Parts: sequence; C-alpha cells; structure tokens
Amino acid sequence: MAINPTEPYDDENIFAKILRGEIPNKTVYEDDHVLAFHDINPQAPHHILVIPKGKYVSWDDFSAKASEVEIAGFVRGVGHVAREAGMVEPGYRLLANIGHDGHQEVPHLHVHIFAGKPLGPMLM
Ligand code: IU
Repeated sequence: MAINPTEPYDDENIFAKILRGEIPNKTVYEDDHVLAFHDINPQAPHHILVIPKGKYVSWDDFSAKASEVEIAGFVRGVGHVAREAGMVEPGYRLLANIGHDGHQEVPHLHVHIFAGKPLGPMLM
C-alpha cells in the first residue's frame, strides 16, 4: 500500500530494520551517510536501492529538513554506487517514488538505480 509522505517516520519500517541490522540485505555499498543494497524484487538486470541513514520518510522531508552534509552525502553516495558498478558508460536510471500517486511503498526515502540493459522510454 502506498504511503503518505507527510506521516511521521515509522521506526518499524522495513528499511529502518535493515539499517539497524535486524533484517539481512545484500549490501552493495555503505558509508556514514548511505546504505546501498540489491532490491529484493529486481525490475532490471541491476536494481539497487540507495537509502540515507537519517530518518526521512521521503524526498519531501529529506529535501526540506536534511542538513547540507546529509544531502551532499546522499547525492554523492548514489553517484558513487553507479560509478563503482560500472553503470556510467552504458547508462542507468534513477527513480524516487514519493507518496500515494508516486506509489511509494516503503516509508524511508530510497532512490532506485536501474541498469544492465537499454531501459527504453520512461514508463508512466
Ligand atoms: P517503492 O519505491 O517504495 O515502491 O519501492 C520499494 C522497493 O523496496 C521495491 O522495489 C521492493 O522490491 C523493495 N523492497 C526490498 O528491496 N526489500 C524489502 O524487504 C521490501 C521491499 I518489503
């Protein structure tokens, strides 16, 4: 079920549990600001999720409330993951779903990285 991006942060959401190490994940990269791991239900040959370590429901509250250091750390983390995975030359797609109409299902901000084949035009 899609979430409301203005709802308070839920400490029991699945990505919060992953960040606390309570649920296993296939980690691709981790630093002080981000955790990147393979999506459990990949929609492309390479499908990685990158999440900030701070408690942000969505792009909405992250962009409004996160510090400059957190924002820079997240943006740099996403770019680092794509570069390290060799995606830059063939190309890749970033996607963030926000709220009900954006079909966001997990209430912790995440950016999807899709790669590994020509992805075609953006789907609606
Ligand atoms: P969305 O942007 O909130 O719709 O995407 C949530 C993603 O989280 C989706 O691609 C799921 O396959 C993925 N995911 C996951 O990787 N591990 C989990 O335990 C759960 C969801 I629940």
